[in-house]
Amino acid sequence: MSDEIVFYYNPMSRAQMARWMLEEVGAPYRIELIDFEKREHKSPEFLAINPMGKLPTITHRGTVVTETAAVIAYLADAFPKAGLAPAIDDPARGSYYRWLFFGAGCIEPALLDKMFKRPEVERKSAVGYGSYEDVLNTLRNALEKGPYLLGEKFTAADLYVGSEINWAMMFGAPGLKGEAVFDDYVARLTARPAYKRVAAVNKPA
Ligand SMILES: N[C@@H](CCC(=O)N[C@@H](CS)C(=O)NCC(=O)O)C(=O)O
Repeated sequence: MSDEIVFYYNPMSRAQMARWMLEEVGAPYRIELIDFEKREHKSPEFLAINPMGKLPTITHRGTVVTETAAVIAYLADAFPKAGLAPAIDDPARGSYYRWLFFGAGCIEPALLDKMFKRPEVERKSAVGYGSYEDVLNTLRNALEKGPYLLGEKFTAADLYVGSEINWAMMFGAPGLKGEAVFDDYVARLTARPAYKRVAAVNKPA
């Protein structure tokens, strides 16, 4: 069983979020660059690891972890010295889960539906995220108290949710950039040394 983290990676993907997390926890990792143009993510070798053929994917101690939120949460627990997750018996763990799952289950689909201009469905109550506005209001409400989702302490949930907000701002999603609560939050997160290390590596020459 290998203790080495193998990180299947392409910089133009959600794997950037996982890379930031790997840097935050200070875990040694080996990058396996996946070339999307060469369709390496759909090769039989890679599909044997992640049948979805998607990034990020990591392997660690004989386990495959996929899904950005799961990779981030897994790393927080596997490297507890980094202090990026509340302890299992800390009630704050509930909020921590709440925001991680909200990120994957509500923020992500709300952003993608909005940005791909998907037509709204008739039965809104059946849509898990409600509406784009509901999602933004919920985030605004949580971040107004700040400075982080759980209060004073930055956690892996901020890394994930903040990455989504940052990404959405870069691609011009409405209602985010230009609003102090979101701008300040993203500025706080992107000032972290681990974020800067990843951004510097990927800066075009
Ligand atoms: N649900 C997955 C989505 C991962 C995903 O869609 N990754 C994209 C890159 S951002 C990918 O690998 N796309 C390649 C493809 O599907 O062809 C997660 O949250 O990690």
